[in-house]
Amino acid sequence: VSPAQGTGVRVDGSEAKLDVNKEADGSYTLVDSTRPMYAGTGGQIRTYDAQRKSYKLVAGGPVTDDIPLATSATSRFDDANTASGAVDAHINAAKVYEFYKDRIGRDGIDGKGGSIHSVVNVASNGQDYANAFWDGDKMVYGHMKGVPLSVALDVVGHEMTHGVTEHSAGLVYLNQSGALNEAISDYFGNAMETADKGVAMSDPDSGLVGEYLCNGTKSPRECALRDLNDGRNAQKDYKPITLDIDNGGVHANSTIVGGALWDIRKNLDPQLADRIVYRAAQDYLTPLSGFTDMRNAVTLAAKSLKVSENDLAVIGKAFDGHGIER
Ligand code: ASN
Ligand code: ZN
Repeated sequence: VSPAQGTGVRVDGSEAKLDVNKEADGSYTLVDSTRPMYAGTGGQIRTYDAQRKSYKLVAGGPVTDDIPLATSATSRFDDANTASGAVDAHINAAKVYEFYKDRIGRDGIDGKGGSIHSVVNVASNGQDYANAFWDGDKMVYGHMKGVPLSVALDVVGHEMTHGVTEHSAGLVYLNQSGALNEAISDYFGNAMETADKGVAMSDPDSGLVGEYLCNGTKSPRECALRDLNDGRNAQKDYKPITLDIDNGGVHANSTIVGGALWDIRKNLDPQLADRIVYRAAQDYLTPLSGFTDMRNAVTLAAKSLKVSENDLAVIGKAFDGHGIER
């Protein structure tokens, strides 16, 4: 490999340094071999452009030859690479990697320095595919109202955290365990975004998920998909519901737990909260854990980190306040 320094133009028009690779033919690709994982494992951050192929062609399994790496004739990635969301996906994947490495001590999605793959610019039968997901192997992103979903660090952090969860607690994506899986992804995605943007936890907008995907047509609050500050809680009484869609309602019920976790982050030292939630998910959850298990897991994780009685009381109050009993 020939690591090189490039420049990327993001969807918002700003320019940023990009870690890229210079290929033998003189072109450049969105392959980042500069992270610490590369030294140890050869793992890379690689960003592919599906060029609006249907996502069904790429879901599951490794990235194949018919989906090319995002490529540029020069080390400047703009125009098509901006519009596809490739530049933002590449930058945000590196930010998520750094957050997990520096703040949590985890080396990538698999925890072993394995490569991190993103596929941007997928479509669904020629129409915008207005979602993003972790397909068991990689992140996949479409466009929402013309905006690539990879522009949002909370979305990228959410999807990558699905990969982390798959490689650890293995929470089954159904009913309460699925809602927990969602809550953990929302928590870390939003934690990364508030840290990156310097948003105070006391800001009422700190809990908004996906608030930058509306092309400026709506306020962040109106645009958001969910709000961990209980503003868009489908379940006002914090009672989980069972839906026939959405794997039993994993995105409807997730804010019950996500709201409790966000309260903990607001009322403890945020970095301590991140370590507690991470340790809970790593060490104290199993594939079919539910909401009560999460309360117990967070409590046990906090105790193992020797937090104060006062901090334990904050944790108890956060779960009490969301109807999650021990
Ligand atoms: N964006 C959604 C998520 O990651 C896609 C899905 O329903 N799995 O939760
Ligand atoms: Zn999710």
